[in-house]
Amino acid sequence: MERRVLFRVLLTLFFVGALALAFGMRLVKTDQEEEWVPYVPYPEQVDLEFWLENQVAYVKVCITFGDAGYNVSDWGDVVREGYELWVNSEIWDWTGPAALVITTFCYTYNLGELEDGTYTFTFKAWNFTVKSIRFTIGRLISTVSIDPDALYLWTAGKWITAYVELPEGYNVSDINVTSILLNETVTVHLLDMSASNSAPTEVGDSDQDGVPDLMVKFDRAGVVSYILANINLTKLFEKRFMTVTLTVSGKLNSGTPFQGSDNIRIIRSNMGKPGLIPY
Ligand SMILES: [Ca+2]
Repeated sequence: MERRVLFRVLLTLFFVGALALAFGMRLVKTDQEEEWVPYVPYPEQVDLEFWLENQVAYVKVCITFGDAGYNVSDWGDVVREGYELWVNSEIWDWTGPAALVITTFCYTYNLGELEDGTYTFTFKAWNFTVKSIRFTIGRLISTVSIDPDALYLWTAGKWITAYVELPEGYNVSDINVTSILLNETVTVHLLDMSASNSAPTEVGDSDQDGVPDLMVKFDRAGVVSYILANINLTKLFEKRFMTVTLTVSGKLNSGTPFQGSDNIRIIRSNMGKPGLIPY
């Protein structure tokens, strides 16, 4: 072997060795180490959203980071035990410098078709609980109050008003108003049919029980004609009044259905005569 070649080989070995030494020293350094370390986000960094689509339940998890130095290497698989569902993710924080850009990572979990019940989905990181969301599959039982309690069939009036309350943990503001039906038939009256959100609806607390209720209005004539088509008219004329159950059903924006009923009394006014076309 020529000396020049030997010299080059030795020189290369020297640099490789020096590099290895430098690298090795960095490994023992702990102070200004630039590396990926496990990270557990704060609940405030995490948004959980539940929805149903074709009977399949989904939860979308979004994590917002203050800079670009984070990574999610594993979102985890959905584990289920009864009505508890959880995922365990692996999230990393880069201890070195990172661009100061707010960064959001999102992932959607398919929870499959779940039987009726109330579930809790928990998002974990490195086995630490970060945040949970509760959701119900199947109909929520809502409290419905219909106004008027007594409906004189052959008198004038524009609206039948319903007040809907949802069970604890649900917000009436999340109701998809256009999905609401009375007895699966009569649609909610919308002030402006061309604008889907323009309904004479209002969130308040009409019965002052501390539980917010959503007020919706149905066209009175539509409700009356529905009732007349579904009761025994002969019986009504004999007895002068009857009790009917009106059911208000609909969906939340997440797709979760709700339903509730109220009984009202329908009264044949003195002017009503059999065979006469009402209203
Ligand atoms: Ca109320």
